[in-house]
Amino acid sequence: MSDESMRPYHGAAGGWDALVSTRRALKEQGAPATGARALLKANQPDGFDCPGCAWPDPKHTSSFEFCENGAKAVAWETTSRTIAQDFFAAHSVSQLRAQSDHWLESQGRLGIPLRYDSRTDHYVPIEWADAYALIGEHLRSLTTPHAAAFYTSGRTSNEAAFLYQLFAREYGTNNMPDCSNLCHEATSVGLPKSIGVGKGTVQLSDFDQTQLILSFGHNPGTNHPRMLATLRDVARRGVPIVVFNPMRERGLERFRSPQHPAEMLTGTATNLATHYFQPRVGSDSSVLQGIMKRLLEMEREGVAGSVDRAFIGEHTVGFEALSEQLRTVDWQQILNDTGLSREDFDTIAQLYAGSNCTIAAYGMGITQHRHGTQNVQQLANLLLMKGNIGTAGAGICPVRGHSNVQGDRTMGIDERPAPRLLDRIKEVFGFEPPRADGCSVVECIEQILRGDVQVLISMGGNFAVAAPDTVRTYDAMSRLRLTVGVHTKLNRSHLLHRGEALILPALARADLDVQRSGIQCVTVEDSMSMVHASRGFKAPPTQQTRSEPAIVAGIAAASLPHSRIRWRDLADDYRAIRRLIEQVIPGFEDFEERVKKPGGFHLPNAAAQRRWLTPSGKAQFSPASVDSSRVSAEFPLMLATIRSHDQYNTTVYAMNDRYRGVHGRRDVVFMHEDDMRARGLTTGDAIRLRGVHAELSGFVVVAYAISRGSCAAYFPEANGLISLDDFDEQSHTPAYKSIPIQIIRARS
Ligand SMILES: Nc1nc2c(c(=O)[nH]1)N[C@H]1C(S)=C(S)[C@@H](COP(=O)(O)OP(=O)(O)OC[C@H]3O[C@@H](n4cnc5c(=O)[nH]c(N)nc54)[C@H](O)[C@@H]3O)O[C@H]1N2
Ligand SMILES: Nc1nc2c(c(=O)[nH]1)N[C@H]1C(S)=C(S)[C@@H](COP(=O)(O)OP(=O)(O)OC[C@H]3O[C@@H](n4cnc5c(=O)[nH]c(N)nc54)[C@H](O)[C@@H]3O)O[C@H]1N2
Ligand SMILES: [Mo]
Repeated sequence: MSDESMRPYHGAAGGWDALVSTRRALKEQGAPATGARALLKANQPDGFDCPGCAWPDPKHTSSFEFCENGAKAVAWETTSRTIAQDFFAAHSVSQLRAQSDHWLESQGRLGIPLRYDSRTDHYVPIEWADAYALIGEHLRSLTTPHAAAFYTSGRTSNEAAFLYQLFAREYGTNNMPDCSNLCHEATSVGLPKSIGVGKGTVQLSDFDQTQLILSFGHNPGTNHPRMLATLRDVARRGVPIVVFNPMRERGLERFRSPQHPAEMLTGTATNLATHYFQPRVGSDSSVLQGIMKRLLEMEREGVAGSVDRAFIGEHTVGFEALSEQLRTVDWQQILNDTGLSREDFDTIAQLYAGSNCTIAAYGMGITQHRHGTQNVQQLANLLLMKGNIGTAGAGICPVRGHSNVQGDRTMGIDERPAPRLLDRIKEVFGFEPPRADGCSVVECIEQILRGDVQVLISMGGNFAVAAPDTVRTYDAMSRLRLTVGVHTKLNRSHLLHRGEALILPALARADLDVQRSGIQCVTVEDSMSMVHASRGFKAPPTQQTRSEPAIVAGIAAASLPHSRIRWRDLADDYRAIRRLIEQVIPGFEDFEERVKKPGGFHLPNAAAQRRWLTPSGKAQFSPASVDSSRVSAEFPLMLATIRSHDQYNTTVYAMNDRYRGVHGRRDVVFMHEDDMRARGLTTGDAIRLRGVHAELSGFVVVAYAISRGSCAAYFPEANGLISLDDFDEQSHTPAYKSIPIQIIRARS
């Protein structure tokens, strides 16, 4: 391996390198002028919502809320590159399939509706009306509505999402798999059982008051860079930030804020994590149980602040059963599972006991496991033990992924909808919505393979590449009768079909959206339940590009000729959609007025007010089931799949991962030096990864500060290792971050 491709990064996160990288991203997309203008509008009160992440905007946005990866996301979508008319004439689908994901998306914005012509193996232009009619014909010809599925990725606005779920339900199915199934579903399933609400309970202001932050399994320096500004302020107040992450992540260690000229000019940075623990991949449940077990011991030893008995008595049920279990859990087991020491647990428990209000923030390192839901519930247990829900400066903070993934769920994109949503739809629209659960992403793939689902419509996203089990998923895509992609960019999910296929070009967040009634805005909900408006400003890539609400309305009108809903009128004026949302979804009273206010409005969260919407009416401690390490003699290492600094999910902006010191390649597997030495490996050696159900070749090993027994590779390159059957039973989230493997030296 060339020295150039692996260079440890010594700088802080942010700083000048972030500015340089931003400039490069804008330049590469041929968009310095519009791109820079777009940046000035992103996350400003009168601008558009940054498509980069779901971290909330501070109330008083600085004139330039700079964020390197937000900037890349904006540059990527405001690119001046558009796929030209002749592109699809020049490239057959088979030829396109041979290109990399990076190449496909780099071709620019989609600009005309396309239909696959199987005789020539090319996509050819189609009129919008004909595309809608074709979808309508297919949907009407299915023997059951459950033979269609409607996927959503989390950039879809509230307005589009509301129409989309309404259409699917009037059509007759709850088959609404969405990216949430692959992401924070463990939160949506676990938290309602624990605290009665499937969302986070904190707001930004809680960070101003908190006395301790516990950060589990997320990498904000790359995936939520604006969170670093929040963490910086917390750190500067002297508040401990305790990190649990198998990998050393620069963004959790040190940050130089581009928002603060003094830091940039003097080169000073803020240290973020005060304590950095590196448990083994997949051992969070044991970490959390160890902390709780230690707290119970400390209570018996008379240490003040270890357990809040008054809160537990008044607000919770199930604590005695949990305590009993924790007492029987063997310390040695916890230490073996996690790789942490007794002293580590002492330190953590003392910090926690000493804090009057604690926030626990977490990401995919907690959710994407076979026991993801349990992990979330153990985290809730830990917080409840000291009354850290529903009080200022404290709470649970799931850091969401896509910028409107939370809003889409609020709007009813849910394959397992609550009966009260369906009742409301019936009252307002007068049709009987389907009551049976629909399919999640993994169930959808299984159903396609069985022939039960035959039509897949995707509102954004890259279904095939985001899903696990590449071989079976691609096979599934080839069995569909009709594949429809409503997208901004070309991606692999458009190229795997053997049946009919359509690509419909959609407006992006930054694009100006003009409908019959004039310029439209849409609304989104961030990770902290703030709903606000977003209005694009950039000219759409072509006249032919349509908004997501307009496309849903077009499909619905063509598919449901007897519908009483005036679909096209709704798409002409989104205020009409918001009036319907107001009637159906709780918390949206006075929607139009309230969303006009800069910063928008906060959706009520019962748990944050200590109202527990659980069957018992109390917050619920969950049992601690120990899912001991899944590694075995044959598969001794636990692999997590992670994002690089230069990617947005399946969109690869560039081949670098600056903070982890990787340049120009994505074929790396990060591993602890001792684990490498034990196998006679050195950095740069070619290896194969053998999992329980598949083997992948073409990787090189790289020594990294990761816990022993763990390794990490990039998503989606390693997705083939994850079996479709390997998911959390409660939430159906694939075990993307606990893949037992062995590493085999490749013969060179
Ligand atoms: N620039 C950019 N921004 C993004 C995205 C993007 O791809 N690029 N994606 C968006 C989306 S959809 C999402 S969901 C979020 C994802 O944001 P994150 O949750 O930060 O996502 P990941 O990079 O998958 O993994 C995060 C961390 O989990 C750690 N980890 C792995 N296994 C374990 C484990 O077993 N336990 C613990 N405690 N930690 C573990 C890894 O070391 C890594 O630091 O970001 C959103 N924002
Ligand atoms: N191994 C592994 N796999 C994972 C993960 C992991 O950590 N490890 N993470 C999972 C997670 S958390 C998630 S959320 C999923 C992500 O899964 P998805 O949300 O399905 O994937 P994305 O890569 O975000 O989708 C990219 C595509 O969205 C389209 N797009 C972008 N913006 C817009 C828009 O504004 N409108 C429309 N209509 N289309 C748009 C573009 O065409 C682009 O090609 O992946 C999951 N897969
Ligand atoms: Mo996600």
